[in-house]
Amino acid sequence: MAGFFGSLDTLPSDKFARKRLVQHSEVLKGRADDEPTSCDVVIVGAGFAGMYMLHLTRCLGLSAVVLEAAYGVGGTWFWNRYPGARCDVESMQYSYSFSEELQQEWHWSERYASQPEILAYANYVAKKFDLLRDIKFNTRVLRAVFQEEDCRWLLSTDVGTRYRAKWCIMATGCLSAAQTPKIPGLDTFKGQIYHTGTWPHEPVSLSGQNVGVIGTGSSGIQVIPELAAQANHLYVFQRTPNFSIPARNKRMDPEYENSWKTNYSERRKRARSMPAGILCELGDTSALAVSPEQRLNEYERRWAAGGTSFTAAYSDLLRNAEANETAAGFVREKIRRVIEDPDVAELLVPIDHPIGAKRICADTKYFETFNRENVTLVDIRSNPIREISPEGIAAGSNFHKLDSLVLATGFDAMTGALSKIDIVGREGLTLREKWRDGPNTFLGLMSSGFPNLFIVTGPGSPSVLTNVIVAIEDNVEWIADCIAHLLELHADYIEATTSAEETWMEQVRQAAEGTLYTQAKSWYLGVNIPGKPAVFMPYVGGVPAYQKICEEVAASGYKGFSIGTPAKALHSRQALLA
Ligand code: N01
Repeated sequence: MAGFFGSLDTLPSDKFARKRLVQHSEVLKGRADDEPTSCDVVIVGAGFAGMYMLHLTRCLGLSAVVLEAAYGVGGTWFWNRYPGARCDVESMQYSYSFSEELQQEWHWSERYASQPEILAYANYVAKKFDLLRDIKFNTRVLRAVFQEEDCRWLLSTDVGTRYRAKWCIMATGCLSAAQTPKIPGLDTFKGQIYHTGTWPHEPVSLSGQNVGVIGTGSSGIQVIPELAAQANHLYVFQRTPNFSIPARNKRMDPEYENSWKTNYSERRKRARSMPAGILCELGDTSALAVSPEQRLNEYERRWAAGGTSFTAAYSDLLRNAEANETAAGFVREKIRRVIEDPDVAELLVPIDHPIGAKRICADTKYFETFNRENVTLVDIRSNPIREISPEGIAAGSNFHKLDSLVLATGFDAMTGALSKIDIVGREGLTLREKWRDGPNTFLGLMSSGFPNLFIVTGPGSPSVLTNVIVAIEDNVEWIADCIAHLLELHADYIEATTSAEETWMEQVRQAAEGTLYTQAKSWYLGVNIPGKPAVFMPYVGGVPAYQKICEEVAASGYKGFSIGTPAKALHSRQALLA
């Protein structure tokens, strides 16, 4: 990414070496209890986005505080500790690229890293870059209010502390607000209820128990084989079957690791030239341009290799329904062949959405689990859950007696973590009010009416459709460059204009319309949350196109943003809500 610091190629490999702009720093002040703590930048969230943002903020010579609800770093990977939790992007790629030293010295033990290993990596990074001293743990931000008189954000937390900063950066994550469904009687259940997204930190033993699990998305598909191995009996309550490809996880091959480490910068660069920011074999022909035999061979080859890049086999799998059906049909047949009971197989075969239109899953022996004697698939599509009682779940005319219940019911994605906070912008406008019909941002980075408030991987950015660490690094570097630019100008504020935002959201909408993504009832659209407006939230144009636009905006002097001092009149509240 080019910008204030120059292009990445000309940067020292470790951006720690970046020149410091100490003269701009508003030194962190210790004040009396009733006074908020002042700093230049307040960052909300100590996941991968918040940690890197803190690092770059310090490189600018600015003072910063990170406010984090958890007692440790890692964000999503701090909370999602359920058995079987594992990343579906290869570990050589699912890691920071900003420090050559870091990527050389860290060793991943498996092809796909497990949650404990990713969390260990996050802690290692925090220690290596001395991040912990500026992170306030066990501190949840409740409210963030923009003060127009001096262009500062005032944040209040659940522990009674307050922070005042010129720039507020929301690094709150896309999949961090776990969603508990409103099922009648859920709160009367007398056994333990666990959510995969907020799994306990002390060991959980389910051995000898009758366990129910609701949800068969990526989390459910990972946790179900693990629960089946522990439980006396496992009941899987499935509403919608999902496509899943075998992960074929394995120990890290030292030769493979070495091939990455000797070519890291070149491979990272190539990864960023791919739509998902993941270096993979990208088919460049239509699935319909080859013979059925060639197609079958290609799908077999990719199935044997394992992993979610299965859908990268042909260029039109996510654009053309007929092409998609060739891949979907292949996977359906694979599922049928694994499951011994043909009736159970038919229930597990996804038929209501194109393959890849919902986030495709990667599994380890998921479908095989349904051949176990201690596992029962309960089809709640035809026999919906009527209620949960103290003893178990009533679905259709059956009652399933349970000792424990696991909710793998997903997240209020992309907007959930932000809407939990009272974010109040200019003229008392709240972000919740502004986004009542769906989120509006310019580039996913800022929303008009909320000056100096940046969002990392916000709605309207590619984020969840990519290797999210790539998306995070690109957004964080763009924000750091932008702040450096504002410092040079001695500007007090930056705000997305309503017209730039409208144009961008139309571009986001149009990009999604040309694809099959809109044909699935997915969390990308927000339809998993009752009452949430159905708006396709991520930008599907891919990492290179998005990065080019972001770079052009920065190079143009931040076209689409108004930059200045409070004296310059900003848009009216009416215009913002229009
Ligand atoms: O959540 P989901 P997730 N009654 O929303 C069901 C990432 N991730 O946590 O499809 C009954 O996908 C719901 O049913 P339906 C990844 O991006 C990555 O699994 O709405 N069922 C669905 O089956 C992923 O996409 C990794 O009919 C209810 C399930 O719960 C994202 O996180 C691992 C229900 C929710 O599936 C979210 O995945 C884990 C109700 N009231 C997660 N409400 C890896 O890197 C919901 N459901 C591998």
